[in-house]
Amino acid sequence: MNTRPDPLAASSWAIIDSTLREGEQFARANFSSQDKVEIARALDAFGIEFLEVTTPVASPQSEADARLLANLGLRAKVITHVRCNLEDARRAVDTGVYGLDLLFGTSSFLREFSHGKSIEQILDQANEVIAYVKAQGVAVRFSAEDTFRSDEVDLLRVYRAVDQLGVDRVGLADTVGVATPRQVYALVREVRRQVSCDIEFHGHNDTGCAVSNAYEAIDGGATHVDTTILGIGERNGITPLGGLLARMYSLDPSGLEAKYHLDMLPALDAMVARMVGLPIPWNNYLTGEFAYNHKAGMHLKAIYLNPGSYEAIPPEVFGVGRRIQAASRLTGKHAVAHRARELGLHFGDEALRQITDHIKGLADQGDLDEEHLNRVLREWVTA
Ligand code: HCA
Ligand code: CU
Repeated sequence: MNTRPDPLAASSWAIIDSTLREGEQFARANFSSQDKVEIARALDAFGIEFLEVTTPVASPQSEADARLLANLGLRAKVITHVRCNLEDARRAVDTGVYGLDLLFGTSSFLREFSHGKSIEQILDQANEVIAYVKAQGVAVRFSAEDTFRSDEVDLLRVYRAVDQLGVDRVGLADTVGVATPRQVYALVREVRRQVSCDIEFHGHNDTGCAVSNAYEAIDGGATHVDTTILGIGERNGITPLGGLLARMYSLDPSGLEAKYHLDMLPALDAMVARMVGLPIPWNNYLTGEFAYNHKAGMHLKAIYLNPGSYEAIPPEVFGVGRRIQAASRLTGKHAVAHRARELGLHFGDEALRQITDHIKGLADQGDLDEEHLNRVLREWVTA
């Protein structure tokens, strides 16, 4: 009998939302303290398990905000993200956060051009900081920045060592968004074999793989995934909360519904869009304006009979509606008949055929909106 829990089950993994840390690194993000509290409360109400906030050493306001967020009395556990040194760790612990996400660069790029330290020196420093944080009774994670461009032998040595030091989690970070899904799966699997603590994945979206990489990490045994609302972050961002939810919902719908208030997603996306002063992208997962737009006649015919025929995820679960675009040259008789019925009008088969041809002709001449279609139907009756 296979007793290993299904890694893809919603109960096998948790979300660390980093809108208040990685998200602050987005070009247009400059959250006020009030914004941060609003974001934290909304994510908490949604059911997100962990919130990551900017390090207190970033600025005086960041320090005050970390303290404020850590003491809001949320159900979500508040973690701050800090460089792996004693001074930063002290300041972080002092804010009253639940945990520290420590970060150290292990790739040759970062060792050569950033901190210039050897693996031995990295481990000595990690040892000192981890021991301190644990002695304060604060949770601790250790992440290797730029994991996927680090030497695997070095990396596994570091993960094994910090696991033995008693960290709660190790983190794998695809800092430049270059890892492929298979590579993520393979490395997480390997780390899973070598450590006993939890495993976190943080993936950037530079090559469009942030959602698939997060999925592969979970399948490989990761227990925690980093997201931000709308995916905001450095450059073009990280795994978006909505994208991860869509991906995972299709695999374990009831598990996801048990954990999160999924129908609050549109409000979360709209809140962050407002705060950064940008629209929600038209093709955004689940909440984009056209994420549930149905247009081709063949699709519309099936959608009326069973929406599942062209929708992998029922929109109502995520609090969004579908859009039926019957006014176009691609429309069909069924779509026109359906629209007519919605307007309380009934036509015979021949009339429907004529109306549909007329609609297609109008669309061929230029833009045709839904209101125009409705007018044509109403006027057909009186004509
Ligand atoms: C950054 C750091 C980080 C950290 C991720 C982590 C990254 O480059 O700003 O702590 O796991 O992408 O490496 O966001
Ligand atoms: Cu990042």
